[in-house]
Amino acid sequence: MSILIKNGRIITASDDYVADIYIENELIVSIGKNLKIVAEKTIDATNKLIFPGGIDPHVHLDMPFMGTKSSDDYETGTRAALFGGTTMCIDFILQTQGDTLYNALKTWQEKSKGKAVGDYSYHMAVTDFNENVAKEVVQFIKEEGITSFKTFMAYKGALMIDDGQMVQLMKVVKENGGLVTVHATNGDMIDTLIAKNKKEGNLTPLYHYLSQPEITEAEASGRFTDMLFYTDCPGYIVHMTCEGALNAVRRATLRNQKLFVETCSQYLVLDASLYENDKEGAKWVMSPPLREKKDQIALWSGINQGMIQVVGTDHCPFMWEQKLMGKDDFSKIPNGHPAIEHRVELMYSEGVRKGKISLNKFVEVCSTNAAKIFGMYPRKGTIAIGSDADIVIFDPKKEHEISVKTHHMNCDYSGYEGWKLTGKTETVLLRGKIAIENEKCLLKAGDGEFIARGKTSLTI
Ligand code: DUC
Ligand code: ZN
Ligand code: ZN
Repeated sequence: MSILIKNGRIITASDDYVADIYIENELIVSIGKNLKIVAEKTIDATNKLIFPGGIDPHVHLDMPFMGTKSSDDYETGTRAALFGGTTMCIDFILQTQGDTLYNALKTWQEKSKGKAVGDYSYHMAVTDFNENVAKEVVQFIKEEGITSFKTFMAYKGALMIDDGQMVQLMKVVKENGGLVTVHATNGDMIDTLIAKNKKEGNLTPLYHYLSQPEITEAEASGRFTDMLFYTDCPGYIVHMTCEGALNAVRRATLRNQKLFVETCSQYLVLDASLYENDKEGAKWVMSPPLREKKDQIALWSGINQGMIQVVGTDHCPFMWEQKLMGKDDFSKIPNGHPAIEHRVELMYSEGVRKGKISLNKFVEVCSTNAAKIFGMYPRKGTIAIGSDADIVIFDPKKEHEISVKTHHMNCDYSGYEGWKLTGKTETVLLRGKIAIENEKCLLKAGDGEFIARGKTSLTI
């Protein structure tokens, strides 16, 4: 179908202008003032914002974790993402320790094939590095379009690799043009604090927070950064939460390292006081935990200083019944919260409307930088001739309220219940097809495609 979007205010990471956009065969074909083209469908976008579809590079769909699995699968998760203005997400394949990367890839292909409603890609989480895995890493980059390799410095015995494995992985990834990403917290320090708190009978959700102090993240972020410097490998720290970790990055950038940083919407807008609620605190049990107000200020500043390039979600929802696995012991609460649907609207309402970031910065951190860092630009992440027609038409004045009653994620609570936002995703196009219109999803399972990725193209 051909579509003409008339008179919208087009925002990219660098531009802000009013024009028409003509779309044909999945792509943006023409952009200009008063285009005289007849299309099969015309959308009047007067007084609306138009920006590239959001890209959430940090989600966990249908993921086995802590004795259960995340409650959104590829269908419910990517559909909820579309409702909120996110047209693509990058999920994490988890290698089972002792097994191959290719076996894990097969498992994740089965989870996503014929199910995704929106576009997706995978990071490959390397949890057990050896010579065979090194060969597979090369094949993933050269043959599978999977160029980012996730590592965990925590979750010992399940996901964590040691520093020796990390350095070897970095060397292979560097030689072959990929990127190493990291969950940067000191797992041994955290495990020791968890054990101490349990021994002392400190079992409420607050002790999840108190078992992961800022220093555990600052230390690991600094160590990861030093290992990157030593191997000259490009890296990316996921879900950064705090001032201490950001300062480690600030020091590293004095060496002109290729280091990218992501934070997540929840760390910008929620804080650790939520853990004081013994009954409901489990809703926000995630790792790393929510932090302090001073950390929120540091993160917003980091975004404006260009030290944090991406805002993701670490979307990892669990039903309340699953959260209750830890009702008597915080260490058994499955870590994660539902967020994929709200990121774009939260960043607009809490970020742009409240004067914390500009509209261009909003597009940069919600879409463009992820496309560049993860090797999809300019196919994804911008509004330009030849780019995929992944487009959000957004009503900047519309007021709405977040609630479990209206969200689309497969989760029976909201971490933002009753939050009033201004600015709402109205219409969404995915590769030229109408995905969301009049609060309905018009795409079906299987319409989302796997997006093969190349080398990072963002330089800092
Ligand atoms: N943190 C979470 O809260 N959930 C999934 C994995 C992670 O690192
Ligand atoms: Zn993590
Ligand atoms: Zn995660």
